[in-house]
Amino acid sequence: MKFVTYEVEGQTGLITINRPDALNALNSQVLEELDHILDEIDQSSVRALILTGAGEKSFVAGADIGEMSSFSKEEGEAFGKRGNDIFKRLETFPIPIIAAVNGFALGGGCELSLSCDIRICSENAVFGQPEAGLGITPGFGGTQRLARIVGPGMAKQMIFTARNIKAEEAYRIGLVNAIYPQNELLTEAKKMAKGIADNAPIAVRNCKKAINDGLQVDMDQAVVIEEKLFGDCFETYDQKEGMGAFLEKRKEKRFMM
Ligand code: CO8
Repeated sequence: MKFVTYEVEGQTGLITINRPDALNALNSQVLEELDHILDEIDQSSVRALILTGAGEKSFVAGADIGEMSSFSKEEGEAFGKRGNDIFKRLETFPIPIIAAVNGFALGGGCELSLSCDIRICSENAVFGQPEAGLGITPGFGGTQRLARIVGPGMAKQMIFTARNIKAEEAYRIGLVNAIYPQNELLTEAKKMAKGIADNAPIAVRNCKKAINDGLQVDMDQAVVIEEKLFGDCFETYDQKEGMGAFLEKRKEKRFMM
């Protein structure tokens, strides 16, 4: 792997986009490596993932403009589809993913963070969808996910004006859950990951699936999805251990896959 690294610490996996000379811009190779990394993750031991960018300046400054500049219509569509497929994989990956946005999250970089479950950022983070200024639309899910996360009015404003926003504004509009000093971001992301990892892993995965799948359908169907995933938990060791610990007034819980 040249541009994406993966490390495991306890039950947390850390994926880093590592192309700092180009502010971690997503070219085809970075996308392929990101896809490949997801195959490498041991889903039986890792319970939370963090996704970040290398360096102190940029999470991901977008898709690679140099590579895209000479695309034909067909190549543009194919690149968009490849990115969308991988981002969908992240979005539906069974393990929760926290985007630790450590600087620029522009275009495809903002879209990458949107495909994660939770976004936290550093004080120097900058979010934006500059595509309209480059003569294109967002192509890695930005028109869809941004509208679902911050609402259509704010998403349209950001996308139509191509104006970048700073961390405070991203927090105010609900794009990020928290802002930390740059040197504390990863520590805080790891703390959050541990908080997730300490809970019953199958229950956490079912929660992710219930929220994601429920958002695709109407409320009547959504509650049925929840009922099914809720019911499934009663076949797990974790449900017996979690409720048993409460009833026996034990603090210690040993959740397993
Ligand atoms: N692509 C390629 N290279 C990039 C990118 C990028 N998106 N962003 C930065 N770089 C490179 C620069 O070219 C520069 O390289 P070099 O040193 O070789 O000249 C290096 O990173 C450092 O960048 P700067 O010197 O520009 O650093 P500054 O601190 O002056 O500026 C900015 C930082 C403001 C982030 C600036 O680099 C910038 O505006 N970058 C482009 C941001 C952008 O427009 N991103 C959106 C791209 S479009 C997109 O993501 C579409 C996604 C959907 C694709 C669907 C396909 C069909």
